[in-house]
Amino acid sequence: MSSNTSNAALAEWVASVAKLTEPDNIQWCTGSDAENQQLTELLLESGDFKPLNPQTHPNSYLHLSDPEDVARVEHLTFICTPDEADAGPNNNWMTPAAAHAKIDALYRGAMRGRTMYVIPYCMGPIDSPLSRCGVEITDSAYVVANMRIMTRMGAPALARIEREGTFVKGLHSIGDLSPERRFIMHFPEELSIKSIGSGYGGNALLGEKCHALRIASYQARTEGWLAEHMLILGLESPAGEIHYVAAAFPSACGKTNLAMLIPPESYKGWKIWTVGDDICWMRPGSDGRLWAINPEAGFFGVVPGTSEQTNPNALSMLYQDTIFTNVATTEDNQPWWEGLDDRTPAKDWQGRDYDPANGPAAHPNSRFTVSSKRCPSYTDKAEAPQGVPISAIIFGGRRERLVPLVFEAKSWAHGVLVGAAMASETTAAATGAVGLVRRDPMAMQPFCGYNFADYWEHWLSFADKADNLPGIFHVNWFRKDANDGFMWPGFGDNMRVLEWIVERCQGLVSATETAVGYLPRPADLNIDGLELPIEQLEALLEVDQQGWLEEMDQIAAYLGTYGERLPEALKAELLLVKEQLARNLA
Ligand code: GTP
Ligand code: SPV
Ligand code: MN
Repeated sequence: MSSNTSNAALAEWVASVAKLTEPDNIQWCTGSDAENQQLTELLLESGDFKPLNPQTHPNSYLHLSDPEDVARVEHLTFICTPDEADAGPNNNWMTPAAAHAKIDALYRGAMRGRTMYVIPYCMGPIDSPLSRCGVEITDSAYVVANMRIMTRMGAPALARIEREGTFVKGLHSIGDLSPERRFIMHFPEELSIKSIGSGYGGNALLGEKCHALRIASYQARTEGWLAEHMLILGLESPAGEIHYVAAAFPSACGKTNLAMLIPPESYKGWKIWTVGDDICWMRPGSDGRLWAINPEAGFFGVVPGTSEQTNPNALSMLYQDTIFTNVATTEDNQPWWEGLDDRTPAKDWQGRDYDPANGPAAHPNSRFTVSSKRCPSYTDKAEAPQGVPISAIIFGGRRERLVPLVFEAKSWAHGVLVGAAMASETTAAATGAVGLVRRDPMAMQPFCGYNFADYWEHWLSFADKADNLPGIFHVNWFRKDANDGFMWPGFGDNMRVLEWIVERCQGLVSATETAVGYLPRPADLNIDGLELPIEQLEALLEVDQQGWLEEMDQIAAYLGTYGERLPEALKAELLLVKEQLARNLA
């Protein structure tokens, strides 16, 4: 039995995994600099890391994945509960027994000739009562290098696990990287995860989507909190007042960009602070507000489109201590991607000589991994054990048509409907077709660890759990005109919408009531310094009654697939909106 930990359950689990997978060595990760040095050398030797130009990008490396392993695989991701109804129509399901049998057969001897790394980690500040710990076992040094950036990994996490006695078990092996033998299995009732056959972020860094969303959402329901696919930012006014906002947009729909926004020039004295860009855990405080932490310690962000114009804060973090996955490189070995600048790359994301005939040079889902501490707008409030108080929750998606730039829900229950009714065009973050509108409630379609009907019931229950809940809003940066151009400039100019949202939360600005929610009057949005024709702003703030009635019918049909379990309160909210639309059209 291993003497690396005083926690008997952990020691036993590690021993049993070693017996099943038969690694050559077992290495317990401490998170030390020497360990990182050793792993980096190993990764360079094996070719899993390629050095980048040390003058322009010190301590930064390029990893090129297997070309068949570049995104999350939703069709191979399962929630394994004894009762299928508990996983819900939103998840692929298998019984725990069948899932264990299937995946254990693939783990047998899978680590022969490899080192098995044991990574204790903490999701959230190490001393926060909202944080939760886990241990990932993996045979990928690339995964260790990423987990070191994305979580609080090593000795302090192990100490907390030994103190508390509980942890989420995550077993990962890259297996043979074959999509035929790839599965991402979750056992919420056992607080465990088993993943094989992929080295890609969301499939392999088990602290992130697998633990911090799928398993955590399940735990959060029983414990009275929320685990969400949300960024957290702080908006500071010239008077020095800071309001925190959490926002859920589907994968590759703008969370990182909004979290690091730099206000337009006309916003003198305003500042956006970054708390997190992807995951938010929140629970009611004694003051009746929701208090949130970012469970991650780094950013695993979309690379393409990141530039001096769109996201200067992100660009500035990427000049050192960064792992790039599946980007292109220039002649002098700098990382390069579409949208960065007008240089021509030398090699593409598969290491081939760049040829535009082969498609984009950087994979559309190429990613950077970098510590939060490298972000110029990162706030030390992100390390506060109690978290930050949330004034507004924003939902949003990519919608070419219909959905206005911004609207506010009329109540908490209506806001839950707005979240449940979210839809967005699919992106390269998951395998499959890109650009199709699909329902993605609360941006959690790929990440909710249980039946969405129960999840909405849980959301609704906060009306009784907290008496100072945030306002709920919906935004859409992605409306297009007849020429396929974006109607709203987006990025830094999204500040104008954030300002209205925070003013609404303080009761400082009025709004127009419509069937779908409260909208700003065009004059209520600050467009100083923005060249936007007034007709275009009006179009962005229009509610197309007929279009919305059709949308509500589609939402009703979607929610109907949840059958008897769908909360009555959600049906009632839906009916209210439909009735008002019908009245307006009569
Ligand atoms: P995940 O990490 O997959 O969860 O994604 P994310 O939600 O953090 O998305 P991210 O901020 O990385 O943005 C994804 C893509 O959307 C990038 O290519 C951005 O350039 C683009 N994008 C972000 N914000 C805006 C915006 O306001 N307008 C437009 N037109 N594009 C945007
Ligand atoms: C997403 O797909 O929403 C991501 C990237 O943030 S991954 O961590 O791979 O899930
Ligand atoms: Mn994400």
